[in-house]
Amino acid sequence: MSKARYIMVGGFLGAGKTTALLRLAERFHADGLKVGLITNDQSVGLVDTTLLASHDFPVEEITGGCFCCKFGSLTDAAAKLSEVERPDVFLAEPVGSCTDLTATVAYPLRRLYGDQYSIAPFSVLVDPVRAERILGLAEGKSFSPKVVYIYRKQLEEADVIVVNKLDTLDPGRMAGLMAKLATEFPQAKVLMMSAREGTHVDAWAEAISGEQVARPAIAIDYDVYADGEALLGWVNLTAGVTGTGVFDGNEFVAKLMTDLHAKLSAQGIEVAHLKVTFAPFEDANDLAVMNLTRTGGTPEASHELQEPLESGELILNLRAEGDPEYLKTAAVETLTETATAGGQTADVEHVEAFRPGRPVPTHRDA
Ligand SMILES: Nc1nc2c(ncn2[C@@H]2O[C@H](COP(=O)(O)OP(=O)(O)O)[C@@H](O)[C@H]2O)c(=O)[nH]1
Ligand SMILES: [Mg+2]
Repeated sequence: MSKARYIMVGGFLGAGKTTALLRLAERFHADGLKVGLITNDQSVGLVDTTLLASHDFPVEEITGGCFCCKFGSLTDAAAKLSEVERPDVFLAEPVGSCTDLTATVAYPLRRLYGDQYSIAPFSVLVDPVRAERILGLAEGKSFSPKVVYIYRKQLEEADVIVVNKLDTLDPGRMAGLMAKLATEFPQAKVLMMSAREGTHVDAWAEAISGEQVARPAIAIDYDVYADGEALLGWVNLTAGVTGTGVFDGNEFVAKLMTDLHAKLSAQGIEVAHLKVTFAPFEDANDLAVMNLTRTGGTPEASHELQEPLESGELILNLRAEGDPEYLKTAAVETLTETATAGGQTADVEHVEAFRPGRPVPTHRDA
């Protein structure tokens, strides 16, 4: 039996990993290959899973910790995706605040299951505006130093750095950013792409078509990494929203995003990623998706509901540098206010808020 391909796409929260994986999945599918997707989060109730599944690709969600710390769950997810027929390609999205993934996931996978998988070079995607700020090319609010430490470690371990969202930056700034990345992270091939618009995806696909070349793992201080992760607050919320008649779900999500953004911004909280999906209970094929990837950015709709709805399930995932309890309160309050303003009721079915715990990898092959 030929080996399955394992393609892992990293990058900080909001860089465009899920969007890019969907592009890759579509390409492989068009080539007649079977694809299995693996999403990962510290907890349950994921926008990414809802989004990928809405495109009819099989998705397994690994929750309750990152693959690096729950290595067995990764191979279990692959086994589950293979129950009916083994995918030719596994596309895996690690948690956006994780790093050291080559040493803790890719190398152990090759060592333990190298007969089953061929492992692609590791891509790390970046959002250009976020990267410009972190690398000191542009002014603007960013994260504290320990979170920036994680961000830079992600770039240090990349085989391929992909500056995504090419459509959002003028060519001069894009060239400046790519040159800076190439100088600071000389081990990586630096590419640009727009996952959303599908531009330059070919060059990226080509760059990750071979086998990952092993090199010594990055040097990393797990105390600083753990502190950096603990500065980020996470909220996962699932709620049923019901109107008295039909209402505009796109407007509902837009108001929720805008008002929550305003609240967090007023507190000086830097958002890493706020994402919301809203799916009608009555129509499994309709979906709204909105994202905000930095404080001061603009919430953007990547999918819009085609029809007004009567009731639906709303999933909100927020990752921001702030106290998780405050983030949770802000999210629940804003949801309630949005519903009240529109004459709907919001019934929170599940909500949790936490800081990611210290990463303790199952394996680490230096
Ligand atoms: N303008 C633009 N937005 C993008 C692009 N790729 C992703 N995005 C948007 O960035 C946001 C975060 O994307 P997502 O794939 O969820 O990021 P992840 O957190 O890394 O998985 C979403 O609003 C996407 O639509 C791109 O190439 N251009
Ligand atoms: Mg994602």
